Amino acid sequence: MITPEQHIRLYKEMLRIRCAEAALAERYKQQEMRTPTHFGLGQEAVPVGVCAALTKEDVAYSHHRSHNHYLAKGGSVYRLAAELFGRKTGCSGGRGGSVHLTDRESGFIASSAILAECVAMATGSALSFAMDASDRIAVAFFGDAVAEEGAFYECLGYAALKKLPVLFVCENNGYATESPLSIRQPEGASIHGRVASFQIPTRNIDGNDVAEVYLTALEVVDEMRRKPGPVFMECRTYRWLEHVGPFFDHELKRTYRTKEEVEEWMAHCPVKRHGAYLLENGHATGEQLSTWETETRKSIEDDIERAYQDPWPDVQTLMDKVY
Ligand SMILES: Cc1ncc(C[n+]2csc(CCOP(=O)(O)OP(=O)(O)O)c2C)c(N)n1
Repeated sequence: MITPEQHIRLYKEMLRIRCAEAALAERYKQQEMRTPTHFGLGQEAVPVGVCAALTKEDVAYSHHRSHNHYLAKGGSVYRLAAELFGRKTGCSGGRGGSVHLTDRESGFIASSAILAECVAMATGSALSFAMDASDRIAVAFFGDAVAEEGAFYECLGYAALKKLPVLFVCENNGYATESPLSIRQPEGASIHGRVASFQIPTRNIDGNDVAEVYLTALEVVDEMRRKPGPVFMECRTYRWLEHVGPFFDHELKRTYRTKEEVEEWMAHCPVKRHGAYLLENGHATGEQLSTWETETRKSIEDDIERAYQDPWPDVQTLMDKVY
């Protein structure tokens, strides 16, 4: 059961992430953010639903498409924007760029562009939590291509054997860069089906429905705290923009997927969908929805501008934190 207040919180958090990603993608086109950037527009419901079920003490890791996860776990738009501009005030001191985000205070430990690395790091954190007999949980957010990495299966086996409190969250958006699942996996194969063979409980859900994601995450997180062991969630969703960069594929005349396919998924936008739910159920008025959007956009524009005005890191610190 989700209360009206919780529904509103889920909506506002998706809206914050959506507006941040949209504004950053626009700004990216000016070519002042010199970091390869994988935007997560369209995939907001998964991180928001999952992170709403976690505590600050739980930790999260992510892959190259990491902005949504960093923000949903509690990261700030200002420090994300500063990181993309390479500024000293960025969440990684301006040294990491889009694929190396961190915010230890909110429990977002790291993102990494090496596929499956986040799975291994989360499994390691879960091992330490198990050794400390703590009830903390480690979460790994990643895409469907990770199910084609050997390290993923090593982690599944180890986590299942040692009953580690690690939640594997696969955002299955159907593509690895420009390759659809249909040319990467045999017909009829399913990722959650393969994971289940490791004796790991799995869920296969609509990743564009924030309420379904949240309720599923609440249930599995509760299960994991009572009886430690890994759980795998496969969440079906869709990325709107090109694999890396701020444009739609059709704007660049790419043909690996059609404009119609993208538009069909955009019609199932998780933010709009939850807004409609709030209206239908009398949890919010149309006027409130538009006020929230205006306020959110404004505060994000302010954050981005403030980040842009910040200083670069000092040249003298170039070799600091290099190991
Ligand atoms: C170990 C490794 N192999 C290959 C790559 C190159 N690569 C970067 S992103 C990507 C596809 C990722 O697809 P997916 O995991 O489904 O996430 P999505 O981009 O769809 O969110 C690949 C193959 C990499 N970064 N790491």
